[in-house]
Amino acid sequence: MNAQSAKHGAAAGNITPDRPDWTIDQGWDNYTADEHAVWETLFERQTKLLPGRACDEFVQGMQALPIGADHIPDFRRLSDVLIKQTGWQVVAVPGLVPDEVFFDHLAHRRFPAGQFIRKRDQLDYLEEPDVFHDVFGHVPMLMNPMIADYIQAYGIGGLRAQKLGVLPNLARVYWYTVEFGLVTQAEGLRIYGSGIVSSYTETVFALDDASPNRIRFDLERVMRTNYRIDDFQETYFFLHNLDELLELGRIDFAPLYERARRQPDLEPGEILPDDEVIARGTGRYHSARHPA
Ligand code: HBI
Ligand code: FE
Repeated sequence: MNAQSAKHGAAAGNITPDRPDWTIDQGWDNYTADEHAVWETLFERQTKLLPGRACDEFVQGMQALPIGADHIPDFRRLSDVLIKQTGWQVVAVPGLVPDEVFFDHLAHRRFPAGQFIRKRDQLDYLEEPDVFHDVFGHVPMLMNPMIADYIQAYGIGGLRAQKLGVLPNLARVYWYTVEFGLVTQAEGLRIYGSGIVSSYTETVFALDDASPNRIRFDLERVMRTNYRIDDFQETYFFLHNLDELLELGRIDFAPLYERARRQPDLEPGEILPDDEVIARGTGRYHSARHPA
């Protein structure tokens, strides 16, 4: 399970923010030995699992950052490296923050990362994005200039989409790329989506399982495609190259929102006649959380 379950419209818990931008101090010195140990467990598991599954850009980003097994990373150290590479920094938040706060941070190249870490009995199930989902899953991708530009464009686009009342369409594009995107490499299909790469179970499911569809990313089609927030995805969309995100970040979505509005939404598992499909899923879910 990934950290997206409470993603949607979740009131950011019932937390009242210390500051209007909902940032808090990470308070790195206050993490307990057990919290660092939970990080170590999650980190070791993923690091063993990801070779041959995570895309090259993720591996390169991870290698260039002060992220290791033995403790929860210090956001100041991460920002020191990130700021030089792509102008991003990592700021601590208590959990989900309101959409406009989230978009404003992204629009200014500040990545809001959960300050807390999940409990040992929540290793595979998470209500809100914690430090492992955000720092292990998202931060290495922010070291890649194309992704860094794309996520800033998403923040700018999100503020605009809210005003246009089309946020759900844009949120789907983010969901099926930044969170659950796949990309083809010479060696085969690889993961770049942070929701997958930070999830032990979904890392295997997204690439190897016969249940989901795997379809070529198409912007207008994805804009119409609903998704599940409480379980594995029924469809994963793949890019041929992360360069495509650069192009995505430059497109004016307004006319596409218009067209999407005039067409029906698509169910997560649906396949369209002109979809480029490399895996037609059986739709049979091993995950106990997915109704048969
Ligand atoms: N807040 N901290 C945090 N992290 C998120 O990923 C996040 C959020 N608030 C809103 C949100 N995501 C989504 O609803 C938007 O991407 C649409
Ligand atoms: Fe995320």
